[in-house]
Amino acid sequence: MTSVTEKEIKEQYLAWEAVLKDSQNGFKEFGDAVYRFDNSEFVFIGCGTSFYLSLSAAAIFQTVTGKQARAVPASDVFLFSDTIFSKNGNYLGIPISRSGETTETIWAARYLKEKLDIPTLALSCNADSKLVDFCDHKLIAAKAAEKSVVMTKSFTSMLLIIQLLSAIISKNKELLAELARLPVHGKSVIKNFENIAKNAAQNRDVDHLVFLGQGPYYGLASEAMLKMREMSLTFSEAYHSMEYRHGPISTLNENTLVVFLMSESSKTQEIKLLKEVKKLGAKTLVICENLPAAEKSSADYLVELESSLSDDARLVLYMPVIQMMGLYRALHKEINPDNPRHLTQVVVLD
Ligand code: F1P
Repeated sequence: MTSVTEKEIKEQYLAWEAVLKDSQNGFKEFGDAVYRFDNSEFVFIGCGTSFYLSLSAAAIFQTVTGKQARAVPASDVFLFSDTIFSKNGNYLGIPISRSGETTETIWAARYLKEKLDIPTLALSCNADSKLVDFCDHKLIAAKAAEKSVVMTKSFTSMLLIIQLLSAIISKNKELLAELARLPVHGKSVIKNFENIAKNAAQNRDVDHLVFLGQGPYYGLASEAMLKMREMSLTFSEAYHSMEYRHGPISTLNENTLVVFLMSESSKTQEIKLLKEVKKLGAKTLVICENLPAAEKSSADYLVELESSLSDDARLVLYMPVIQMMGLYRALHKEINPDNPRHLTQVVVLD
């Protein structure tokens, strides 16, 4: 029987279609608030997948709009607020949570409002949640809501919302046109690369995964690391690609699969690293727009998206491949992807 998780991964392009439809009103409430707080720093906040989503969201928001943005884990907002907020700064807090019920994210929103007088905009899949109820403004991605414990389509759909919002605010028509093409590309990525994801995931020699990406792709690499841990209980790590040489590379061996979430901006540097890790004996998977013919032999597994989309637009296309890897590795290890060990849909604290 198909798991709920598998269905949600494979149908996520439909949620992207729904998000694109919703964006036609310019995400009115969210967009208006962003204009109102134009001179503020935009602080994206979340836990787990929603924190990693915040990392990519902040990076892409700043790149596209030119407005200052950063991402922080919700816990740092109330435990180490001085490391984030300064007395004279203007801020807008953007807590992200699929459930809207994660305690730390609610505590962060409350701290912003009650202790720091910072306005908040919630991004969630759940309109009837404590977080949405508490925040000053909201943006709901209802069609991205999930039944499964691990977050898959909610991650990509909420990231797409931030990409669209960034394009709308900056009146970037080219980017908007590119984003409109994502559901079609997403559908074919899921169909065309399922076997590669399955083969890479089921490689019996692999017991250690390393995910590498730069800029907004680092948030994706972090989420990929989490997916492999949550779904398939496999030891996984994530780094900025060029950071990998600075120590972490020491644990690489022939049982390591190094996965490159390669962007066009960092491709030249990442290809050098690809060759190095291959030479050291690791297995490699490259997900990229396309790889020069001379470099293809360095990739044991190769996913060429060939979307003709820019780095800023292409982001979410990488994730179905990773999510399918998590799924097939779980099934291969006879782990039920709908029932991950020690995890619940929401982390609620006293
Ligand atoms: C965040 C989260 C998930 C994680 C787990 C517990 O949830 O940390 O990323 O997979 O299921 O919750 P949310 O705040 O986005 O609802």
